[in-house]
Amino acid sequence: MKKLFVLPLFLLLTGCNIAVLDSQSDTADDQAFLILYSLALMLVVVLIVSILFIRFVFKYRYTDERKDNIPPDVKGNKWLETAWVVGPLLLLAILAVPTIMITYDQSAVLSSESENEGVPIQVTARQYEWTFEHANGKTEQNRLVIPEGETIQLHLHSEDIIHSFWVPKLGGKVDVMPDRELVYEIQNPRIGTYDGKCAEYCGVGHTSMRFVAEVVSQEEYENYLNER
Ligand SMILES: [Cu+2]
Repeated sequence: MKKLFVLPLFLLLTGCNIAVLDSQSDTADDQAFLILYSLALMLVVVLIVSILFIRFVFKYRYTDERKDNIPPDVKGNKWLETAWVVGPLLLLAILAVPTIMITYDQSAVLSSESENEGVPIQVTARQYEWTFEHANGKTEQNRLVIPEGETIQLHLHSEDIIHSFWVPKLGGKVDVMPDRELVYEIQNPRIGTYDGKCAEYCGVGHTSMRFVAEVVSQEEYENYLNER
């Protein structure tokens, strides 16, 4: 009986961050959609397999009256073999198309290849802190203030080793590298205060490499830029 309680505990301890499902930007919406979409597809497979399994366990179980009655060995059923080749292929295609589209759409690009549009912010990571520099030179540590409803262009660069930028409710994870500058876009963030963190183990201080992401109105963002 005790095992029944241990199982949900394990599920809670798997590190699955449910914050990603409470998405607060178009970018995070797409990511949450992909998670739920693939989960739904997997559930369909689990359901079909479970039903067949339970049915076969009962249908072909060993009983006294049918111990000599061994079912015929069927080989090469055209329809069945076609079904279990085409079925999984179809499932993979249904899974792959939106996954590839969204992944490519969201992937970070080298800054030399990026088109400059939206609100640019220079993000510098180092053990164990974040520095955010805005277009007018305004700089703040471990606090990222961005305007709502815009395309936020994060120019990510590291001063030492590889880190990873992640705000579960807004977007990420994106590697932050020392030898190149990557541009990652957060589309249409919504007003609120969200937790951000480094998502790549980078040393003893890794867990404290956190920051706050504040999405504010356009007006408040202007005020923020101008206050010194
Ligand atoms: Cu880090």
